Formats: sequence, C-alpha cells, structure tokens
Amino acid sequence: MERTLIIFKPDAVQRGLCGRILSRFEQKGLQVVGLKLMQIHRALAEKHYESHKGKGFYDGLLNFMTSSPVVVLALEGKDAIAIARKMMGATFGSKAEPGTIRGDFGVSNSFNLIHGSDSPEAATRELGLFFKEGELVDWKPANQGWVYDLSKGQPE
Ligand code: IDP
Ligand code: MG
Repeated sequence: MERTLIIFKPDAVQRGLCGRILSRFEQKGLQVVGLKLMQIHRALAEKHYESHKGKGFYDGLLNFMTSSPVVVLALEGKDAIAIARKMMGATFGSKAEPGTIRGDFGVSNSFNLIHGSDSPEAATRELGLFFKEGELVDWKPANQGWVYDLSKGQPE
C-alpha cells in the first residue's frame, strides 16, 4: 500500500468543492488516513514547492497557496500516487480532460484546485511536511475485502 499527500488548494475550499472532490477519492476506493483544514504559512509553502524556486510562476504560486485555507489529506491505496494524479488530470483546467478533477471543476491557467504528490519520494517528503507524527491514522475499512481482492493475501 502507498500513501500520497493531496492538498485541496484555496480555490477548491473557497468554491465549496472539497466535499465533491473528496467523494471522488472515496468512491474510487482510496482510503483517507489523514485530513485537516489549515492555513499554509510562507515557510511551509516555500519548502513544499522548493523544486519550482526561480520559475516565473513561483512567487504567484506561494501567494496563492498561502492566501486562504487549504484542506490537506493523506490517501492510502495500492498505487495511490499514480491513481490520484490520474484522477487530478493535467496541470490546468483549460487542458485537463473531462472526467478528471481539474478537467471537470476548473478553467484557469493558474488556479488548479488540487495538489498530489508525483512520486514515492515526493509523497514521503510532503507527508512529513504537512502531518506530524500521530496525525496519520492506521485503520482498516470494513469494506476493504470488497474494494480489493485479498484472496491471495495481497490486495489485487
Ligand atoms: P502539477 O501540480 O500538475 O504537478 P507542476 O508543474 O509540478 O504541476 O507545478 C506545480 C504547481 O505550480 C501547479 O500545480 C500550479 O499550481 C503551479 N504552476 C505551474 N505552472 C504554472 C504556471 O505557468 N502559472 C501559474 N502557476 C503554475
Ligand atoms: Mg508537480
């Protein structure tokens, strides 16, 4: 099982889309193991997006991400990182395919509703930035044996 960090960005919170976006992940079968509303402070935004430092959009991105509360989530599942990225769609709503979160809920070339870790290394790093030890909860969903085929001992 893999864990990924998801952020419902300020535009998703302000537009009242958190419930609908979360429902998509729940319906898919990804399990919520961490969830909170928070305001991202500048230093945390800088750390989170440090690989983009120096790019033209970097300052605007930091302003956007710190401008209003966000919801951060840790999602767990087999291949959760790639599955969540696929569900998010291409970076901007103007290009993202219909059926994806960005494709269905946005049109902007700047505000794009959601962040998702893009690799196992990024997920580990980002989960560590946004969740303290003890904030992630290990639990077994009652329907796990119907979300996955567990007959061989591994989720399939
Ligand atoms: P991703 O979120 O789809 O992985 P990245 O290219 O890694 O996209 O960029 C990180 C974030 O930086 C994007 O989600 C978006 O919020 C912002 N961003 C990227 N490119 C631009 C741009 O050209 N204008 C404004 N914001 C941008
Ligand atoms: Mg990225």
